[in-house]
Amino acid sequence: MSDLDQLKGDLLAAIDSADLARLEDIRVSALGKSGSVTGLLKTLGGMSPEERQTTGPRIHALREAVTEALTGRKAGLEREALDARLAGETLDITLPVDVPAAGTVHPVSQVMDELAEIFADLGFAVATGPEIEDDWHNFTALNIPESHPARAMHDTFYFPDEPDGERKMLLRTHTSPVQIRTMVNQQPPIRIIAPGRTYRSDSDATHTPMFHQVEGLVIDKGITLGHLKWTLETFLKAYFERDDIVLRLRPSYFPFTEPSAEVDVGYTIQNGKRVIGGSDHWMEVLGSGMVHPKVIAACGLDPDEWQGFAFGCGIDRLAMLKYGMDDLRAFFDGDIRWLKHYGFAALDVPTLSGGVGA
Ligand code: 2U9
Repeated sequence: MSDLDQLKGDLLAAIDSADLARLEDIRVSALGKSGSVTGLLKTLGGMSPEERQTTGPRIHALREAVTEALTGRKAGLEREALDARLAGETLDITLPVDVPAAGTVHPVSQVMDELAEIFADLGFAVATGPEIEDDWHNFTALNIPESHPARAMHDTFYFPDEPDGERKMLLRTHTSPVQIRTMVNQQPPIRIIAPGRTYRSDSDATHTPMFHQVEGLVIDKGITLGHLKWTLETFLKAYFERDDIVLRLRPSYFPFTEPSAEVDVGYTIQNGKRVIGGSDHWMEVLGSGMVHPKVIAACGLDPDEWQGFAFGCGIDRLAMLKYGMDDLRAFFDGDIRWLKHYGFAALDVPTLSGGVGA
């Protein structure tokens, strides 16, 4: 065997068994500036033309074979490394996820879910509507005409006048326009709650320009104040998860209800904290009343045939009372620490059987 064949055999065998690091050493020792193959190429200049003609092609073939073997081995090793990495990173997507969910359900969303669950059990559907309203649905249909002082009381956010000047647009100041839209579009009997965002130009520790309300509406034949009181009592017992809830209805005034009543719930003080239940002290939680005949007529229904009751309350306040927060502004700061502390687990859907706040 010639020296060239010997060198070729040695190099190819070394390449065949080398790892990536060793491969680079072999490349430098064969094809580098002072490499064995490079050295052979340099001898070509000193050869006779005849010798160059026979030995030249063999040296070039050696260089090519070594280069090809190096490239092939390198690609093979890299492929093997990638396959090993991919095999190590395999995920079994059929396994259950054991990482706890990062986010939490905001107390306002939790209370809205609780309300939907409680009222669904009483036969109420959840109704929604636009947050940008016109003044007919937000005020006029609710027996609050243009000159009425209640319009000023609502500290309304108005949009600039429309070019045609026909409809004045505003951010709804309560969810009552949802009930108006339902009465206009749906034949009674109606039993709905309307939870959602509402807007008033007001801001301090107990008021934010955007807040959440839930209102309820029942329209049917022969509806009385007795139905109203029973419904509110049943709702508050389920919401606060106590049987000793005592209600007190105080005469009041709202343009859209007649008679109207503000509803207080009794509470006691335990260890310096207010605890709902009993009747030592009273706190206002709801407004309510029998739907004004003018409101029923404005929606195209005959008030002699159809009666109903309505109520409204702030969801944010309901959440504060049940879950113990004391500053409303923190509800909308988006502070991750507050959300972690007061938020609810995403999969804990409220059910009446499990206790709605569980
Ligand atoms: C229609 C007819 C009647 C909804 C009602 C109240 C009383 C009420 C306030 C409580 C605190 C809103 O969040 S709050 O400021 N609401 O006192 N709301 S009766 O009456 C309606 C609604 C719609 C068609």
